[in-house]
Amino acid sequence: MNKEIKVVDGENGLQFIEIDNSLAVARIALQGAHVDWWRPKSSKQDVLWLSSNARYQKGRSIRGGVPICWPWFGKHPTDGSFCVHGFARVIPWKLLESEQLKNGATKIVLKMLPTDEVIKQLTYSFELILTVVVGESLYLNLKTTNLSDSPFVISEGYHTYFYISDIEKIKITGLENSSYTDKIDNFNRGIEEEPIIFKNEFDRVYTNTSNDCYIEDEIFNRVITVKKSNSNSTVVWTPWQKKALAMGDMGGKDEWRRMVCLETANLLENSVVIYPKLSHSIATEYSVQEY
Ligand code: TA6
Repeated sequence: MNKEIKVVDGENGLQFIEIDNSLAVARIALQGAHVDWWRPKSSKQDVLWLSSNARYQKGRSIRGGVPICWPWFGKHPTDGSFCVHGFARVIPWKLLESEQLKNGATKIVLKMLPTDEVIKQLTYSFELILTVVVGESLYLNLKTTNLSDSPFVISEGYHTYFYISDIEKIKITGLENSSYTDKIDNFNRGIEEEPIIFKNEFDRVYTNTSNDCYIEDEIFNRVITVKKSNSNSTVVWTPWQKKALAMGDMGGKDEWRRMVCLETANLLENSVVIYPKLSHSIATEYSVQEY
């Protein structure tokens, strides 16, 4: 393994891949293939938000960074006893390979290891591979391969928590004129007309949009760019104070104010059918422009 990478033991038996190259630092929990930290060395601030009381426990999702939602986004379509956002983010993954790229970035490839419990929840066999490239930008590619003889449908997403100065000091652009389903307004649908600003809890699923999005932060003097490919949905979420405090792992009193979730996804009418022996990849790339 090259010198830019270390595999270390963390709390509660979780293992992490620590990356420190010429361009950035990052950390990936093997449970969930969960990037919980990434920071370009050129950035004045962290880019991903991580709760100060995130739970690092087997079988629990880490609150912050890039949780992988797969093979369903949100509640399971038919069985409410299955975990929200699928099991990929709470089960073990395996480091398949690492490579130091010529441009200084580090490429990590991980494979999900289905547990007996997971196999019970799925009626098909599959392979799930995550490729992460840690550099001046953070690139993620989640590839699903259908190893069975019949098609199956998935919904999926990178449930990414971005670090911001304050939820009322940012705006999100790129989703103007996109249709949305509003989860806090009885799933009513609408069309986004303006850049998104936040004055209260916000939970909208934008569908049929492949647009790149931007988090404009006037206090941190930066724009975070979220590029995506093979993704036709984008989810935008802030829990606001009441829900944040009720969740128990959203950190201190006002820590929720310094995060926003901007999620590259495929769900609702953008769910993906994967045909036998074929693959589907959803990718996203994060970069920061400071001014
Ligand atoms: O993506 C937004 C959302 O679906 C919200 O409705 C909220 O449930 C959030 O995800 C957090 O979900 P989690 O299971 O990680 O607590």
